[in-house]
Amino acid sequence: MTKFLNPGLVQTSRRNVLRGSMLAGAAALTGARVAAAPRAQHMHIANATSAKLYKTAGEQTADSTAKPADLSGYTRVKQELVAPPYAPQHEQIATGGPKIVEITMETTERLMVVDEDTGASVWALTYNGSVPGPLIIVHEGDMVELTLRNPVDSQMEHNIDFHASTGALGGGGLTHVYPGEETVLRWKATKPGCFTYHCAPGGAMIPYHVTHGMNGAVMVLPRDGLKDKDGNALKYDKIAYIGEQDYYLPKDENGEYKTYEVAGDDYADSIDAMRTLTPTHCVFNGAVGAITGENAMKFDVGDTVLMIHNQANRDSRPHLIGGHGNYVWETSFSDAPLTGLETWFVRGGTAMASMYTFEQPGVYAYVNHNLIEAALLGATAHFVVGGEWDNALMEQVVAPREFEA
Ligand SMILES: [Cu+2]
Repeated sequence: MTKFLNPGLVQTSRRNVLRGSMLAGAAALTGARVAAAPRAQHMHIANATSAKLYKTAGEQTADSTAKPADLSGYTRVKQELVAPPYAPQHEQIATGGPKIVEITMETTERLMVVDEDTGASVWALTYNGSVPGPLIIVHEGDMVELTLRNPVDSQMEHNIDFHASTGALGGGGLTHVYPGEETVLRWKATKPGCFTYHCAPGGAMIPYHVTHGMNGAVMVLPRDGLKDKDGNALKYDKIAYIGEQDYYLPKDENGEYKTYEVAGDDYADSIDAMRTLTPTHCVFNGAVGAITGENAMKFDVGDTVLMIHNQANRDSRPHLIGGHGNYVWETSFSDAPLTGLETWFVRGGTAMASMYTFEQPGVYAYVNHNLIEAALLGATAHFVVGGEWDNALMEQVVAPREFEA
């Protein structure tokens, strides 16, 4: 389950050159490197309004006289997170009472090859080293207790905004960690569904971090599992966790992708590229080909697969070529799923789920059906399905042949 899906990933060997959103931005804009400053001196002056918002969100809890949460009745469990496209071990139907699900994530900055053919690369900002960050799975009524750790050799500050949570900017106001710091946030999963999470340090650093890979998904299952519109149980055999990432990678005057020495060095160029609103890449799981060819996911005829699609920044429209969305939850698990869809919709800033049971063997392409984005920008995944062909569903009656004029 720890398959290395991004062969271009390498660890940074440079230490503490740039730290903090304001410092990274300023350094990139002036071309000067800025030494790390003590925590107290960090300010989000890159965007005063945003800074104020985050400060207020933090103070609300820090100075609060609110009652401590009553944690009696909860059982503590650890969830071992795994790299995409896989899912952590979990129950589809919750047994026992509500749980406090302990997870740990590190805000790792890694140089990642996005497309080996063109040499396009990015200093990816990640949770646990992968794009997207790991899938978290809990049940409605559980608590998520996250330890968020920023490694000492990071260049930048990070935090996390869980769309599934309630208050303090989704936890973003309470989780700012600078290199060498850790924080623990606990929040209650009150709404069932798939939700995105992402880094949101403030101001322009929010889209900068999100479009450098710093996003992922939480699935909050109903305690009694997924259901169709009539209340019948819907079970899946496997999960395919797909994070769609739009990158805006800077090019030089010759049209070649630029390379940078450390995370944050591309800040000014990236802002210019992002302003075009035209991604250079839309890829699944961090890089072109991350889940195609040798890295394709493998299933069998009869397998029911839950496809979880995360897109933290931009709309998408998934289509399974040769299959369907038997059940599709575009919004929440509280609402009945849509059924029998050809193509479905991912609102930018959400994660959602679709379910399909394979009926024919072969290679299926799961694509963003903006086919320019699928074929030219990278938004394609492959599922290789084993089993017996069913001629009742499809048959090549006559193989291609010349016809007589
Ligand atoms: Cu970040």
